[in-house]
Amino acid sequence: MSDCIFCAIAGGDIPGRIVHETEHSLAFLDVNPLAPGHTLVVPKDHYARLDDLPAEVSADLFRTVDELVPRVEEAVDADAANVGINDGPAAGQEVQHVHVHIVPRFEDDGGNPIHAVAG
Ligand code: IU
Repeated sequence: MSDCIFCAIAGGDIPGRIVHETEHSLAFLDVNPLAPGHTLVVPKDHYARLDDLPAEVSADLFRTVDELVPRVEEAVDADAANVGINDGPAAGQEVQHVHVHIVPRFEDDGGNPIHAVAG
């Protein structure tokens, strides 16, 4: 999609701090992190909503998330992570390209799990 920022990152048209890549998915650091190591995992192709994902893309995306969560936690020495999706504008989705947030969490960091996902 031509005016989609995550498509531009996936296409290499604008720089992203990419941390991992698979056949269908790309992971990069959030430009406005809610915590150190805040990572977004996106399908390389443009899909606005979870329900739009083909099964193969969805499987790759969530397998990638599953693999990355412990690696992200380890990278920033976190104790846990919020993993979440804002699916649709009314749920706080600001970029209309499916993305999974991995937000590292630390003991007593005082954050709120819902707000940590919604941003
Ligand atoms: P949301 O779930 O759509 O609300 O989250 C969008 C996220 O995308 C948010 O955390 C932004 O900081 C992040 N982001 C980004 O990493 N790079 C960008 O160029 C833009 C938004 I625009």
